Amino acid sequence: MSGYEGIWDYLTSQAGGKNALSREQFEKVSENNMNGGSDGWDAVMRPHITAMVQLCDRDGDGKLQRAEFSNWLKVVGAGVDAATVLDRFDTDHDGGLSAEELCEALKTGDGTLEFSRLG
Ligand SMILES: [Ca+2]
Ligand SMILES: [Ca+2]
Repeated sequence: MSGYEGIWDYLTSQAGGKNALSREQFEKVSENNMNGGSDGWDAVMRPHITAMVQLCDRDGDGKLQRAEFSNWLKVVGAGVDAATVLDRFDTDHDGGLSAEELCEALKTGDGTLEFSRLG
């Protein structure tokens, strides 16, 4: 779960560098980073998506094949057909979604996460 430690370090550094966050600080820096620019995306959402890919990647090849991606969709609560979305997001057409492909597919131009792109 090194991805999550990275998120924590980044968020605490944004909040003043102490290794503690009040609830208020956490909400503020999380909101800034989830909805903010690309820096926040790379520090917060990319490791988050990468960690979720690692969790769902049963065969450990670093990519989500259809059954694994179907689990990922359940985790994020998207009720869409895995095969259809996988075809669309699998830009190198190797039958698996890398964290990078997933990030690029879900990231909007302004650096926000767009789960509606799953639909
Ligand atoms: Ca896999
Ligand atoms: Ca691929």
